[in-house]
Amino acid sequence: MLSAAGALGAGQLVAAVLSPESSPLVAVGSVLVDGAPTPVKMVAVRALGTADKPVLIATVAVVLGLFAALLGLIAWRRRKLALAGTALLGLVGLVAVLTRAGEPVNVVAPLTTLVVAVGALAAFTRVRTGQPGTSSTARETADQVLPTRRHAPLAARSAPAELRRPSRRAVLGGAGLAGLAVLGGASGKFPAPARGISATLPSPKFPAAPVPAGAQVPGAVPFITPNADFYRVDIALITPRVDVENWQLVIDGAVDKPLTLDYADLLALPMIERTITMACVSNEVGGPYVSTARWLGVSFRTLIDLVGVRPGVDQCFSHSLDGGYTCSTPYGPLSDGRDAMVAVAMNGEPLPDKNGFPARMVVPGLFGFVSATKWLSRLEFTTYAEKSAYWTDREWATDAPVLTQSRIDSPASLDTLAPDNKVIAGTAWATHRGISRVEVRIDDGQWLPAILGESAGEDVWRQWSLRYDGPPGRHTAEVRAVDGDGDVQPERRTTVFPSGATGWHTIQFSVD
Ligand SMILES: Nc1nc2c(c(=O)[nH]1)N[C@H]1C(S)=C(S)[C@@H](COP(=O)(O)O)O[C@H]1N2
Ligand SMILES: [Mo]
Repeated sequence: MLSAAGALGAGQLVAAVLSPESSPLVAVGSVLVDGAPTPVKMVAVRALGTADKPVLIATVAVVLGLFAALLGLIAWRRRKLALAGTALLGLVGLVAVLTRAGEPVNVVAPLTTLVVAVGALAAFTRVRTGQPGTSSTARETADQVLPTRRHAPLAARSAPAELRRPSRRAVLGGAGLAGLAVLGGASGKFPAPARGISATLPSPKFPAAPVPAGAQVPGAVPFITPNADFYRVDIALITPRVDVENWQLVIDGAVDKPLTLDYADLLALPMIERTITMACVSNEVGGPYVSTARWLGVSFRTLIDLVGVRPGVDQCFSHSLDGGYTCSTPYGPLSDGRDAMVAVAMNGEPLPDKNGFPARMVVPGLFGFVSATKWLSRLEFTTYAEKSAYWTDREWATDAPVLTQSRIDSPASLDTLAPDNKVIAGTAWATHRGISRVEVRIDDGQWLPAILGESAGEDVWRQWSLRYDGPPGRHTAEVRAVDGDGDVQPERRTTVFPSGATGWHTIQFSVD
């Protein structure tokens, strides 16, 4: 187990220096993420939220630890078998890395792990025969010693005394491996190398309308989500850190003039700035996977005109630097005049790594998995007949407009209404259709109209509040929204799969 821990640590260290996605541990985790059936993934995300990734990595490590223990036991009797088994585990890591990240440099980390694991186990199981003080040339391996012991009576089968008394070398080697394991574990916290982000963001040619002061309703979440709090959902086990010096965006497919833009080229195009709410299809009723930012980027209209998209195209198939992630976005919403864009900044800062630096898609009105590709590398205009995307292959909806959804932000479930401020408040969204009404029902009574915060546009969520002066005791509150087309949020509860959860958010609260 020490050999395995040290070997993994060595691999992590090398990966931290060369390329994070070449970590064998992370690669095995990523292969499991991609291979896991959709229901398993949904249970994991629901039960663990964003802790799903650390839990997955820890699980892979624990399973590996069990394999290592088993191989360690086997090594007492069948040393070569144990060494072969160790090499095989190392190969699994190597293959996992290569299926995810095929560049030659990425073999170094898993190869390091393999060599350290086999080497360390071989060294630990080398048996000293002779007397104490025998020179190292007189050493034999366990293979040469142990066969004679195979048929020995059980009591005599335990390790010879020399084996049980660790040599100074073994102690030093063990300490070295433990050190590697600790360093490798800590390497995720190493300061990341600088990436030479081009200093200043361009100013927008078409700035966003300011958010009206009355849009923020006290008691609801911050109207503009700070970047650090913006929700995060993706399949990446390690956040890609893209070097903009080498980054390119390819725009091709069924177009007249395919185009390759580097970061400076992209920033030189006319920029629009818009406040847009983004929502995830995996958000449960009342859940947190929805946020709002002021985005800066290049309109899809501009890009479509630059390359000359041909008739017959019905989707934009986007590719990401995040391994095998791809996404199908219907061509309609990209070209119908709404503010779909390739965004480079949110809330006045370059995109944070977790939100897709250096460039990502943002399309008002569509759930993120069909519209919001992060770490964008290629836009391929094509047809649904031609190409199918990551989540499509996993049976999620092909096209997925954001549903009309609403949430009670305060009081929190099971909390007590503040005696000096008896207000229920929350947020509702139906991006690109807008919210025209929000209604609240207390204890199965009448639906009461909530007071709406000022609108910041149909692509942005809307906040609401309702004063409640009811009697002391335990109460139930439910909320439902009506979108800009007059359609009422449906009551029936559905799962998030395959196109988003419906149903009304309900909480219990108390009045003192
Ligand atoms: N490369 C990549 N882009 C991605 C994803 C992903 O897994 N990989 N997830 C999508 C999903 S499901 C959503 S809801 C949004 C979330 O964006 P955020 O993490 O910035 O909130 O990103 C989308 N873009
Ligand atoms: Mo999502």
